[in-house]
Amino acid sequence: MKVSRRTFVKTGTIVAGGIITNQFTPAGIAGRQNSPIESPITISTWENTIKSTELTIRQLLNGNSSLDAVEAGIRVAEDDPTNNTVGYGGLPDEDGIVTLDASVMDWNGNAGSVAAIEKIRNPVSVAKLVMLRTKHVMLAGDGAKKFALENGFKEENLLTEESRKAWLTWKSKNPHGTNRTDIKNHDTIGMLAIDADGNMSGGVSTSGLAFKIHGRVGDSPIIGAAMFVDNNVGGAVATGNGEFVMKTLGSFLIVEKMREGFSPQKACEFAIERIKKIGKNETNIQIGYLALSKDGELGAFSLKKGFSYCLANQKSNKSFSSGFLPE
Ligand code: SD4
Repeated sequence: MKVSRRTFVKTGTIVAGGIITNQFTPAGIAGRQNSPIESPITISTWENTIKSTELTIRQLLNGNSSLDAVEAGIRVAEDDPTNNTVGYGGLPDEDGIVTLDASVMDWNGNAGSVAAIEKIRNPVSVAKLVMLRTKHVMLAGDGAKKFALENGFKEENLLTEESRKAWLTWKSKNPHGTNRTDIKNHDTIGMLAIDADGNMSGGVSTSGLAFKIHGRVGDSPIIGAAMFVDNNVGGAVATGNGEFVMKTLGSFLIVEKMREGFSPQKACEFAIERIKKIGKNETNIQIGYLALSKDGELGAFSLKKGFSYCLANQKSNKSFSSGFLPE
């Protein structure tokens, strides 16, 4: 099976509630009610995660669990030095330190996460071990790193020369920091997968907002914010300005709307509307949501133009541009 072809698919403009939205959906999936896609299936935020979905779908087709497949796919992004929002090569905080957030959740409702972990390249795998080997859900900072080292992870420098240069350039222009909320770097990976047994898992990994205040933790390790899975309903993942996702518990909100009967697409739109209510004065933010029902129906929506995602199943692995609401 060939899963490496990368295409960008645009399928039209639709009118919703009087607002013209340039709504882009996967080819063959019409308007707001998307048709289910047969499992195994995986989706992940941003078009540059196509190599992640490629490995994830391969693992799913080989019979691996959705948890293992999501972990493997996310590790691809964490190991990629050109992805400067995830893992090795991630842009540092304002002190020049790379700190990472990650989480996983499985079909049984188990969850694990790490927050502000330093010098460990694959935080998604640490999050998985927090879930599997402890009675806790989240470990943070030095404690998370100590746990990782005790469980066989290696300590390494994650600041690539390119990211160090970007930080020095930023610092020369912002000697006192910026307390920034804008989102220039936005390739955080959030991934959902349903395996051959029909079981869903999700995961997220990020270095967070570039040049954030040291110690800042985003939405990615908060279960229900950047990611939530309920195997009886479906799952959701988020990317973008985590503060807004945290304040609305976006992924949990989407799954609960799906439980009430919303389609994944409508549920994503609902969560974006909620953010618009609280984020009125913020012009510089972007949030993107992906949702997948347990039956393989997809939703994708973002606050602004420019959000994209990858979708892989047994037939193909492609990237798509998702819909947005006009500003
Ligand atoms: C955060 N949500 O730390 C992350 C950033 C992000 O793509 O998604 N970037 O707020």
